[in-house]
Amino acid sequence: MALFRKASDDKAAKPGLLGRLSERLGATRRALSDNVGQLLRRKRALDAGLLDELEIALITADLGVATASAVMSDIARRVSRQELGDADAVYGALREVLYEIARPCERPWPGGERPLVVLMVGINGAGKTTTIGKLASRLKGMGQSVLLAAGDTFRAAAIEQLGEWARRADVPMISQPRGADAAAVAHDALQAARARGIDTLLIDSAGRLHTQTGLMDELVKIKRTLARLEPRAPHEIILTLDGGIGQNALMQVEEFHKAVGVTGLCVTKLDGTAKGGVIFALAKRFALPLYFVGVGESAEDLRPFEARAFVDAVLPAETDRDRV
Ligand SMILES: Nc1nc2c(ncn2[C@@H]2O[C@H](COP(=O)(O)OP(=O)(O)OP(=O)(O)O)[C@@H](O)[C@H]2O)c(=O)[nH]1
Ligand SMILES: [Mg+2]
Repeated sequence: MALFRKASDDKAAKPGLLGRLSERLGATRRALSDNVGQLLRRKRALDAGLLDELEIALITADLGVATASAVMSDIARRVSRQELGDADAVYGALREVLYEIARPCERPWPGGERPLVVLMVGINGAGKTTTIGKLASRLKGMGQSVLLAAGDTFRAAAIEQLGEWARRADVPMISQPRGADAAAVAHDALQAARARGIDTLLIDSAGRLHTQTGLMDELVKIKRTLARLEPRAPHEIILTLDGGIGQNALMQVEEFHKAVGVTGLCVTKLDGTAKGGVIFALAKRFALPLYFVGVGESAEDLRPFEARAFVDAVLPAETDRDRV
């Protein structure tokens, strides 16, 4: 069953949605397409100097050195084989190369397990709780039963914040008082999810840095506790990343993956940053599923990641370039 409509379907249903995605990603589009477009519009010869400048423009738009260099060696090879004759051809090729990099990250939300157990992890303020709230609304809207687990027993008001999202989405939440063992909350929640025949259990967790060994150990304990009840649980360990941190996101994926094993990503706050090009760096380096991107604070601002729509929004097709 296709649980999530793609942005392209949304576009058909609600005219202008692609336009709105493009609006939300405006800062990243300006960082990427304005600079690249400007270089290519000058109608200069496609020489090594221009290709170097394009590479710098990609690095500046937060694709990172490794990804920008890989992209531009591909383009340079095609220029030298005379496959790309002019600036427009280079621009089109760039769009295709970026699409091919991002495409493996476009994956459907997992199905098949019941309850599907999802543990949300990430550093402080990345957007974990908000993303869980938005996802709960989305799944509920698709007819699923959802249970939230207030696994952040550490930060003041974290339980109330998740509770507010639970109320908005009209889904139940399992919690214990602040300071309780997060693994115990996860344990109770999984038992409740099974007893109530819940489709998806979303477990929040406290924000932490990889250097906070005690807190990282807590995640390992949550994982172990869940696996004792259900060997394959948690089925998904999703790392929420703040898109505004740019290249630091790469290190966060590495560190969280080392500690608990990350099965997928959500990248938030792409509406408020020019650093959205980091998605290409993440895709190139890890090719992990990027289930959702956050482009605002309300429930409908969580969008399934669609590589084509993303590339169109940040590096519009030639014909769209003046319009957006
Ligand atoms: N503009 C925008 N703001 C977002 C997005 N996602 C989250 N936020 C905001 O980011 C802030 C932090 O979000 P939280 O969900 O509390 O982050 P968290 O990872 O749970 O934080 P801790 O629990 O402190 O670790 C909140 O003010 C959210 O409204 C997004 O996609 N766009
Ligand atoms: Mg939180």
